[in-house]
Amino acid sequence: MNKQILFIFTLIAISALLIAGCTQPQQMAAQTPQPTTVTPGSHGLSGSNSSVVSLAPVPVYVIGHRQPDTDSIASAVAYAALLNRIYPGSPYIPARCGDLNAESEYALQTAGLESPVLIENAHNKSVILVDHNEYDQAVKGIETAEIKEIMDHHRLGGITTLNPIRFRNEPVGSTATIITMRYREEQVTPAPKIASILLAGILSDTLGLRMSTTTDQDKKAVAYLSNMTGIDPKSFGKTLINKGLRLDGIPIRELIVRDVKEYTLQGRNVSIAQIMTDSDQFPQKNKKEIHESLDKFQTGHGYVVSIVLVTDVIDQRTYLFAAGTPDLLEKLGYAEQPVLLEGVMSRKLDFFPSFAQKFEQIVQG
Ligand SMILES: [Mn+2]
Repeated sequence: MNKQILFIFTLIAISALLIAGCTQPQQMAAQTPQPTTVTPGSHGLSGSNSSVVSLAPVPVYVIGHRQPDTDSIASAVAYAALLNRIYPGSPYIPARCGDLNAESEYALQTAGLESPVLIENAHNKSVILVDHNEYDQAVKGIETAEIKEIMDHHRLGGITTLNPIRFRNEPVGSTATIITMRYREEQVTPAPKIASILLAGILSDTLGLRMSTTTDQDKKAVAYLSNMTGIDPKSFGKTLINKGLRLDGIPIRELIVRDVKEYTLQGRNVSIAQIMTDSDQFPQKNKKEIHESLDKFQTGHGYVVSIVLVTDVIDQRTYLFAAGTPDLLEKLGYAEQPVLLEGVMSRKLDFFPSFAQKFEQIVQG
């Protein structure tokens, strides 16, 4: 009697093992995660059944927005590094979906880091989005990508997912600040290279902690990172900003799209770019060329309105240029250009909310 029960139990156990062994690879291929299936990037307990079945690791690309800035690059590099340390064996790969600008190149070089890998299309790839959460600003093919996680410091931009995901959005000065907070929460000390690039990300996005977006969290993160690396944030910030401000030798048609961001408002596509400079010389001297290039860009891409904010970071004011139909420009109050916006420094905080409200009222009215 006892022998029979034991035999039946053994049979059941063997069948269970066989079934588990056969079905797991299929579950992977069909992308239907079961509670017991561990896939790289799922943030589950990795390796618990690796002795039974060996699964080919699926890379997860940690990627920032189009026309990447230093915050996007820094956040991708540093967050991938953190996840690779927390979840060993899961390949988190820092990525970008556009060319590096001069400032980011300098920041990577200073840190002694490689450039993130260029991803032109994320179709069917697994991704973690950093420094953005809008389809219009994301890598091509995002609609069919599997978004695993989002880390950001912008307005909520309407990305939806099928699975529940970690979505961390905080109104701080940079995404690099949030990544630094994640390191501290996980009690992981960033490697000196990573600390250096995080510092660059924060200092770049907050213009050396002077932007209106700067919070205590950003200051704390800068203190922590500069203390650890021995890098003086004042001089490092100044050098970074000057790299970003250097406008000589770059054609106007490139400058006006260098960090352009696209938004959908009431179903209409709008573009807003920003150029940082240290005086009113650039907007005054290049009025005509900015207008011509902006008109071409707006009509060529079919935007309802295209805006370039030329921000004088020393006098803390912005010169606005816009292209669109005369009727719309008139209603927006942009008939006479450039429009002087005193105190406007941050596109997302000082400009976008009031612009979007006005734009939506005009479209609805
Ligand atoms: Mn940012």
